[in-house]
Amino acid sequence: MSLKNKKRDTKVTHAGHVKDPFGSVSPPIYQTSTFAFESADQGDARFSGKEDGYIYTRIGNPTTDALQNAVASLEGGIGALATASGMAASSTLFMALLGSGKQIIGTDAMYGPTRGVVENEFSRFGVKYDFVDSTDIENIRKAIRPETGLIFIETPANPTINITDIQACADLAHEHNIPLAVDNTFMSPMLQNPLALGADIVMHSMTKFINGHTDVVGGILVFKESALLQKTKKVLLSMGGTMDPHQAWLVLRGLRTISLRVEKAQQNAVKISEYLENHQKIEWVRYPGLTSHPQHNLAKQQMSGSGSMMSFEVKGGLGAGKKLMDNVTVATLAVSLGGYETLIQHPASMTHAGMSQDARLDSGITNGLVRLSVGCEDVEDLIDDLENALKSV
Ligand code: LCS
Repeated sequence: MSLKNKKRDTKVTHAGHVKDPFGSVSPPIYQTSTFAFESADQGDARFSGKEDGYIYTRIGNPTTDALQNAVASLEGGIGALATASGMAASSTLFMALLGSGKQIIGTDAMYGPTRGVVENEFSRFGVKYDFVDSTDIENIRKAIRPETGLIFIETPANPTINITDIQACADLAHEHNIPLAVDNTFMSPMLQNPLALGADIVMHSMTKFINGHTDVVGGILVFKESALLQKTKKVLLSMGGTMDPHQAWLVLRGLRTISLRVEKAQQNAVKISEYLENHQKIEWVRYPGLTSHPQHNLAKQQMSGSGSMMSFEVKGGLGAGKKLMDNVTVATLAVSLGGYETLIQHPASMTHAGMSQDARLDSGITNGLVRLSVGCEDVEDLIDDLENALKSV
């Protein structure tokens, strides 16, 4: 079946199907590190690229290809590269597009380690960086230099839920011939498609909504055109951060229910954001679906839903936030996000602890900020849980 003109949920259900001699409906797991050649000539032809076919799993594997094809189809890309983790995806992209003297411009409040790998590791090889408040496009414009090799935005950003205008960034980047990459992890391919808004590359931590079951770590890069894909693929295959076929199979299995999971979690999140916003012990709530979100209108333009990620601050700051986190029983106190279950965590001491306090505060990550990844439980139980935990504050 061709999925070309099919709707999103049909693609979610069937994309990446593998034709199998036994008619297996579920894609087989090709759990092999290497592939036999029928002759020395065939081995020669595979290596020289005269013949298509598999060689060695770091270079390519049918199960990993199935997942890559599925996610590329959902993001509207021409192809994708699955990686061992989300960090392997971003690092591989940085390695492919940056180099000594090149500069990257990024969203200031992005996932801590994505910023950290640039500041602490790529800088050792002469890479320059500017992390700016990308909610104001002028900050990106001011940071552009002849050496800019990549603009990398995260929207909504982890954990501030700040939203950056993807189309405006793409227009600006292309005026200067710079590729634009978007970390779309918080939205998933269900709620935002950056390539359609002009981005060149979409990145996901597939550990989150794409897998959705809190049991696999993985990442992916999806490309709009072949030259950037080939350039990045060359780096990925030699650096070796590729995804294992068993990991790919699990993620593909998780992906099949993404539509249902994202929808249910979002319905819960809308209600929880309203509940928290009206609670007398809550200072503020940041959720794209609330009209109080500073980029609520932009969210409506570029996202097809508000998702299930939010941050908020309990009155009384850090101490009060910790009390809340220590007293929830339905929500789990853990980092990560985008799974079927509700997770709560404290970015300043956990996911963003690697950033300096100054950089954190500059980018809006207050010491009292609590992040909530709303899951698929019954919303009444989630609200009761928060209500009980807030009583202890
Ligand atoms: N991008 C975003 C937006 C993320 O939230 C994460 C992980 C990554 C990239 C990196 O992906 P990974 O290598 O972990 O697959 N975010 C995490 C978080 O907020 N808590 O724990 C991990």
